[in-house]
Amino acid sequence: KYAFWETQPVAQFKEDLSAQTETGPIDPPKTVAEVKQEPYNLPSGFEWCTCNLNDEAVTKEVYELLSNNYVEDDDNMFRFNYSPEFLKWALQPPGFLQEWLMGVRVSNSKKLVGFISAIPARIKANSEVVKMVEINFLCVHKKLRSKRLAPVLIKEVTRRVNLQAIWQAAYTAGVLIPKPIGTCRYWHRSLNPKKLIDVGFSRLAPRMTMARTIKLYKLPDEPLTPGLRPIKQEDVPQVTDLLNKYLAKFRITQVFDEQEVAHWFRCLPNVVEAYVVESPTGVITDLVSFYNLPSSILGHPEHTELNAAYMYYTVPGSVSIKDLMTDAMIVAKNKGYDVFNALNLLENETFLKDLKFGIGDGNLHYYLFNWRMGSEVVPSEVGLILM
Ligand code: YNC
Ligand code: MG
Repeated sequence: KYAFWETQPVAQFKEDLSAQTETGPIDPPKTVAEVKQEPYNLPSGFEWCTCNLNDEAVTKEVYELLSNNYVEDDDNMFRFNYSPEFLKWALQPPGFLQEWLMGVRVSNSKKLVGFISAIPARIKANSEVVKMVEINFLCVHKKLRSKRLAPVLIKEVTRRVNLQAIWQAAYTAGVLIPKPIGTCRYWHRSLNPKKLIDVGFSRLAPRMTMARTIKLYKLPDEPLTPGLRPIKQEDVPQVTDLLNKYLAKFRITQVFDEQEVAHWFRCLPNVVEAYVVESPTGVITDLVSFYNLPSSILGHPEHTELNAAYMYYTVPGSVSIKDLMTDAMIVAKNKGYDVFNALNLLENETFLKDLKFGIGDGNLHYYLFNWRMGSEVVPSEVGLILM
């Protein structure tokens, strides 16, 4: 049934995870010397490339491939439209390797028709911290689908990651393959209900008028938490400590060093926003952050883009996560976002309903490659957010 995934070191559907007590690698340990030295072969007429995202023309090629061929919703009404600046940020964190930003080109025309990325990350699974990669942006041009190119991309990225003595990976996907460690759900909070209804993202509730709907989702004009301000470089040591201590209580999470915090938590217009709460004595007590991931609206006469904010890591301290999220939504609304999205992971179940988020359709499955996690991870045990 899963001709490719049944050959890979991943949990299989026939395994009973609840009975699993042994955690750790699935494959026996290997050395770099045992890793295949030559790239996997592509079908004839195609060739591998690596993508230098410091070259604007190359970033544009990756952007174009993804904006035309990447993930769509089940009804093909929307398609993710990660911006070029976002891709540079998401794919060039500390320790990134260009050979892990892999493309497939048509040999004759050099047109980019496939992509997959790996970035390094330390992941804590149960109580063990493991050097892994995060895999993302797997994409094959629509005209080349169902030709078994994806397994070649996955095997080749695995080989290149193994060559750096890394043997595990974390990834998320909407599709169900062997075998999720856990499954989360997106929730959506309308900021601009009229547009969301106009484009078919949401529907007017029964017995509701547009005017009442707009009133229902109205937010205060300015953030409410005293001391909330954009993050600064000087905050990085305190934020690193705050974030890692908070995330430690979740079963699967990323562990951040200071350089990584400085990269992932900043204010980059139209890419990511991070805010902290500073006490009168200069102590950072809270963090709230979100990233910008618009979707193209397919085939609408008037609107072409849905501007969505996605909740990123958020740490409550002096105020509740609910108050921090309220402020994040106010900031996002004032910056022109149409919708605020959050998964039901971390402690998000404590605010989703109260803050008028509505449950989405479709699941986001979490996966680990070559690592057994034991019993199923429930959403409130997930402390890992991939883009
Ligand atoms: C997927 N999303 O089941 P079986 S998420 C993994 N992730 O294999 P073909 C996927 N596998 O069933 P197509 C997958 N989607 O025979 C499909 N597959 O075992 C499996 N879509 O390959 C599928 N991006 O080339 C099947 O299919 C095999 O032409 C079929 O290509 C698939 O980034 C795809 O949703 C997804 O661009 C490229 O449909 C294409 O359909 C596409 O015949 C739109 O492939 C965009 C899209 C996926 C977003 C993401 C995470 C990817 C994780 C990949 C796994 C990484 C493993 C760890 C590696 C490093 C390890 C170390 C150490
Ligand atoms: Mg294919």
